[in-house]
Amino acid sequence: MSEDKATQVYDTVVARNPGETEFHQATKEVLACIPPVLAKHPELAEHKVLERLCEPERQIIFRVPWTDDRGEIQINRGFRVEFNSALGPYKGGLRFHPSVNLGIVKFLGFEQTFKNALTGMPIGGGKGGSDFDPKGRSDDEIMRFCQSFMTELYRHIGEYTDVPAGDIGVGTREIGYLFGQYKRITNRYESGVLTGKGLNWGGALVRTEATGYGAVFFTQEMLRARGDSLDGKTCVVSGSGNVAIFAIEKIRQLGGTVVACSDSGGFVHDPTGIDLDLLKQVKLVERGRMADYAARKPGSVHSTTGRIWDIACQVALPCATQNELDGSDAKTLVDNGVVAVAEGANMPSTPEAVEVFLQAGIAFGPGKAANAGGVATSALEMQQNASRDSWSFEHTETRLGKIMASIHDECLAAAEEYGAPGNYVTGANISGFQRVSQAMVALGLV
Ligand code: NDP
Ligand code: 2IT
Repeated sequence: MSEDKATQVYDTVVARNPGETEFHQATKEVLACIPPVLAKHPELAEHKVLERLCEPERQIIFRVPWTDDRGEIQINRGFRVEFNSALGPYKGGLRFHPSVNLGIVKFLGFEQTFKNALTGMPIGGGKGGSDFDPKGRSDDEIMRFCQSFMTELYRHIGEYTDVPAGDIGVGTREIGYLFGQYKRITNRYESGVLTGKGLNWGGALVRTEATGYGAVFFTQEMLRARGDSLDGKTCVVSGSGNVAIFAIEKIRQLGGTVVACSDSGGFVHDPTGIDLDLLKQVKLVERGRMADYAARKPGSVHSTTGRIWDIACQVALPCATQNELDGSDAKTLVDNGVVAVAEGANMPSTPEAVEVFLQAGIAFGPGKAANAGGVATSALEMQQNASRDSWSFEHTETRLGKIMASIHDECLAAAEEYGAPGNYVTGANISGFQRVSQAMVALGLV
């Protein structure tokens, strides 16, 4: 009965949202985990909680006109999907990447709702972005784009309404231009309207590092639960952006060695360990490519063919983008002796890859649990903004560590309770679902 219900809701999602394959993929995984909860709590089905969870509260699509450095007018499309506000104001990042479309933003907003619920903090779920491609654009072009984007977005957001942050293609520079325009239009220094701000204009220590550090803390917790640790482990981290760089930093601090990372132009294998200072210089200071890193690091090799997942490792952290690790990659990783995989990115493993990891019995941390440290630290930034306070790095990092450990323990406990011991996918989906669905019932039919 409960299974029929979940299947029926999934079929409706597919019929009502044609072509939005990533959104279908994200809902399918969550819905597949929910039947045992519905069997225990039939009132959730009566309140049509599943149907409501799969329909965003509000979807905004807008034109973003701007002028490039040659004086030519460019038109992009902007999105903000306000998914669920049962637990708090909508919260989630903005992604600037040419692949962005409504289906991608909806999958991200849907995942965000459960992730944010898992943190136990008062934040609902939302996501936004644009098909704008920041690559090769000057600072001035980025600024003009951000100003135009915010000129529409500002009317939909606010510290008690919807609080965007960064994601792919959006970091402190972009948040700065967005915040500046919001401040100008509203005439309010409303720090809590955006997170990921610079440290001297309302930002919080550790937010930059939080997603990568958090994913590694989660990995360490999974290993600890199996009597193991990161110390001495060989690791592969895909991507070389915000999440990947700080995952690499924390792995090193905990005694692991990262031998490969990547960008969309290929991957670098650096058997003696990625040089973090050089990586930061190339990626964060120069906004360069992994090929530039390889050109400057003797002994490293840049590949534009093959898969980063072919490199043997014991721990793998996909930290680039959705569906970057498929079933065949997962088999290779397992054959090469991987013991833990944690998703720093959102939905980087295909359903086939997840199945391979679960069947192999390795420790697999799904994104909505493993990468929740970023948004959790955004909620800490909001707390600091609300109290006009700023906390030390050590204090904030300790809180992040505790939040990740508690998400880990909650996932394990929910998995155990619902007959899937050690399965963090089931645990994360059930635990997040319980928290958000109970609030939805309590708030009535809205
Ligand atoms: P960045 O823009 O800083 O870095 C993204 C990295 O992934 C770059 O190395 C980029 O390479 C690579 N990448 C992006 N898209 C593709 C693609 N289609 N194919 C191959 N490589 C790609 O983003 P973040 O590090 O912030 O985000 C990475 C992932 O983590 C995303 O899935 C994001 O949703 C998720 N995430 C981010 C959080 C945050 O706080 N920032 C929080 C939680 C999750 P290139 O430069 O060549 O494009
Ligand atoms: O996917 C994510 O959790 C993020 N991009 C961070 C969201 C946030 O509000 O900090």
